[in-house]
Amino acid sequence: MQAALISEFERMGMERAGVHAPAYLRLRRAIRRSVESGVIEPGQALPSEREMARQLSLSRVTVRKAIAGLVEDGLLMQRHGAGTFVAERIIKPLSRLTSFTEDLRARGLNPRVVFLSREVGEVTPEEAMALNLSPGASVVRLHRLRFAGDDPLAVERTAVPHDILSDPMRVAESLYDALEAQGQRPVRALQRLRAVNLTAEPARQLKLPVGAAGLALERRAFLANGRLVEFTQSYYRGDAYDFVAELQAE
Ligand code: 16G
Repeated sequence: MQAALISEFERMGMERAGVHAPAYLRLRRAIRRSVESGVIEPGQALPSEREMARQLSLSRVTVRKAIAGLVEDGLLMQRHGAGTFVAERIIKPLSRLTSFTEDLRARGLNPRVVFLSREVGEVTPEEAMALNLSPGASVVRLHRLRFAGDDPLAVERTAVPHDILSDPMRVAESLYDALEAQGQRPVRALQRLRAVNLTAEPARQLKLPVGAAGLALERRAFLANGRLVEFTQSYYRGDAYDFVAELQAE
């Protein structure tokens, strides 16, 4: 694995885009590619910082900087005293407003979506309350199964005010990409998270036994002008994600 990582790093130095890139960015890309191509697998340990610095003729500061970025992205995780590992679960920092698609790509996984429905309809009382809309308003509704490659990870039901997203077909895969293309990407969100035992429908969709551990999440996201743009209710597999929050004393 070490040899593969070294040759990946050297190859990056020869590629056009890599020649002028700082060494820590080249190393970051080399590690990412090694994970994506399966040379380094989830759960596997990386060589120590000192070892990588020696083998690649880099300073330890450079190696540390490369790794820190990948830890922040959730690709790697550090265990005190034990070293750096490729994360087995998807690590999702709760302080950053990211999309499902971005989370999976950062982790080197292939996000996929299957639409269970994609339509325009009249707002339900629950959606009206959550999105601060008047009764009778119309919303775009997406019901999506979300996969990493072939593995279902989550099932999500989303409502977006119709005047913000006029055509549901604009969401080819990623909602946030579609919103961003219209200059309407949310900048802030409120999210609730609770543990559940999955009932029959989400369990079947996520290919788990009824009663398996899951997470029920609800996100209400806002535009920069304070308007609510999204109300999403999701079930995530309980064994695929680590939600991580940074806490600060006041
Ligand atoms: C995440 C969000 C969901 C959001 C989606 C956008 C949670 C629990 N949910 O799945 O609210 O709509 O990302 O991702 O984090 P997309 O742009 O890939 O559709």
